[in-house]
Amino acid sequence: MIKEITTTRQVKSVKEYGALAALFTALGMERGKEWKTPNGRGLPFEISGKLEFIQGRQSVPADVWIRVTDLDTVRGLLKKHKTRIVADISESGWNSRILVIEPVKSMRFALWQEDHPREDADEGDLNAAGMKFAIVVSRWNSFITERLLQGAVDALRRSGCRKQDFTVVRVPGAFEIPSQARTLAATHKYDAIITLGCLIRGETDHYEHISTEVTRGIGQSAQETGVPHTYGVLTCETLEQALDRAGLKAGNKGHEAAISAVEMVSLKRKTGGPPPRAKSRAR
Ligand code: DLZ
Repeated sequence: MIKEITTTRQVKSVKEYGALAALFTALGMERGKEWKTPNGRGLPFEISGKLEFIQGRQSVPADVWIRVTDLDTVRGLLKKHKTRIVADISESGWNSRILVIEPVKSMRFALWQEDHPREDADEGDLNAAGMKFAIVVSRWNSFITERLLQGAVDALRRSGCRKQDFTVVRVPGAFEIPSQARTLAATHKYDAIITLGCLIRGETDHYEHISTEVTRGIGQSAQETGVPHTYGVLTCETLEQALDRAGLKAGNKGHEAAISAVEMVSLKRKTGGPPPRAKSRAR
């Protein structure tokens, strides 16, 4: 019966409203549509969450808890925004670290990160701040590929990648993706290349040849340049199948390819990939 829960916080001034909007945007939360009436306005931020009831002596420093991927980076961002930190990073006692902020008076948020044990395996994290990406997207079946692009851009932005830190390059069809990916990778201006395209068997002569060639070419470019490439090229039987994999919310392969790119760059940095060969970086 319940459809959605919205929790609201009323602020006292335009200044506070602006400060909260700027902070949560910087934290990578998705801004919804602002509403305005003669009596006020509201700016929703959308994030999937839980409503949790707590009983007992467990300390609850704020009534909104925001789980983040990298608390240390978030702390740096808070400092930049001159956000008031009321309790600096501390151990929670339940395998997490917490930081409590009061961005406007009497409004507290607890930011926390679950600390995974790292001793068994190295893995990349999903913080794209400071990373540079090129997205190669084909125009063929653009109805689908533009959705993949939307998903990829959304994933990069939500992971903390700035607008000026990714470049979008369009090519005619999937067949042209590998050569363009290779050209971009060889500049060593980008930490990773995200490839997006759509091949539909029913509508493509030589489908097998093209899809094999595209897959092989992208893999070869990654191996020969040492730059991570991720694969967001749909190879589908039908248009319906392609639409399913290019969903605007769930199940968008472009989104997945971008997230994988962030993770691979992070992993490469942790495990010590070869240094970039060119000195210049992307804009
Ligand atoms: C020619 C062609 C066909 C038939 N189908 C597709 C497709 O489903 N998806 C796609 O990305 N590209 C297709 N192409 C175009 C080729 O990839 C290539 O762009 C042209 O053959 C020009 O080299």
